Amino acid sequence: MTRNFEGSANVRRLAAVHAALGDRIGGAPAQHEATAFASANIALCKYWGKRDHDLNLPMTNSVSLSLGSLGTRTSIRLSDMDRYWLNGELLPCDSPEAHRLAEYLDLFRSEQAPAFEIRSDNTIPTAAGLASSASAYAALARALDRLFDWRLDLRTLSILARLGSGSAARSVATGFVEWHAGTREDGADSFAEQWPEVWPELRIATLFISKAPKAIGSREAMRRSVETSPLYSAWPTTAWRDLASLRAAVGSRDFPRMGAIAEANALAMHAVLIASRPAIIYWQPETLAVLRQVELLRAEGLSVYATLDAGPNVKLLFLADLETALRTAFPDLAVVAPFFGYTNFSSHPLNAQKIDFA
Ligand code: 2P0
Repeated sequence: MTRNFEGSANVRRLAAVHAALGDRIGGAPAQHEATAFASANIALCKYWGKRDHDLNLPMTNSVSLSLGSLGTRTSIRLSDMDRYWLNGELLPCDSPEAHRLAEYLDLFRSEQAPAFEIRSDNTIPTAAGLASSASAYAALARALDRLFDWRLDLRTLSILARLGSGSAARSVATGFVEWHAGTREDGADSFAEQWPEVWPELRIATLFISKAPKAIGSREAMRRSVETSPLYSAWPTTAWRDLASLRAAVGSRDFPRMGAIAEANALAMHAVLIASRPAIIYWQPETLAVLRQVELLRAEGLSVYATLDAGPNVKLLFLADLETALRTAFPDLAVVAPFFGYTNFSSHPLNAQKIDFA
């Protein structure tokens, strides 16, 4: 872990915000209230391990698919004291979520904007392994951008979202999104970028195995597995190799290759987790049953692949022509078409929000 700036995490995070916003920092808000949306995302090549905990800088690049209308809508309002609502419920001010939000907002407070009310609503169940801090902090970064009328480009938004949560760096963009690890200590080169590929037939579906909150959060799991798993040393090499293969597979629209890489990458991440001390086993018996079923379906000739995040729920990757067959095999499938309804990014609703994607 790299440290400078007198050793304080907050000072380093503030310096990163100053570098990103330049002379826009500390200005008066342009309006009293602003609202923004960000899609959740599922990594095909996972972010696992940080080179810097203060700034959420990753060990390796990662790549995700955004989930379209599934995500978080956030409103931010000027106030005289902080108050946060999540899905209509007031967050207790001593909760870990409220502490984390307050620390993030500390980076943006000014004389004219000393406190904020935040209302955040997920369009997917929280703690189901899909609604994560990624869409929450990406939506918040966008809402702040509007409140202050900074008119940030995608790169800067991504940097600000990353300071809230690593995977949020990817949720400011849509489609295939690659988050660059970067090499700079201040993180100025660690941001996400869209890949140009549009793949309308692609589908992602979630099988909700458990909606219960996780026993161990992904931030703690990441830290423990990096520090204690004897398998972690193999992860960065695996991730870089998977990334290069994934880039080639998507470029050539080679779905079986893309699916196989995503599945292997997710299983490698879980292997790292399982080998942690103490072990982190997110799988339920049903998780393994679904993985086995996916394997059997492939043996029958169906091109379907699985990926999992830090939780028990399985996400299936397939092309549109398999949807009917898979709904028969898995009646509870919740299907997302990440590219549905738009053939280029400029027509995507997120991109119509006067964000400069140059
Ligand atoms: C990912 N995950 O690439 C990986 C795969 C979960 C499994 O990024 O500490 O909430 O805020 O940077 O982003 C979840 O970790 O962690 C995550 P922080 P984050 O999507």
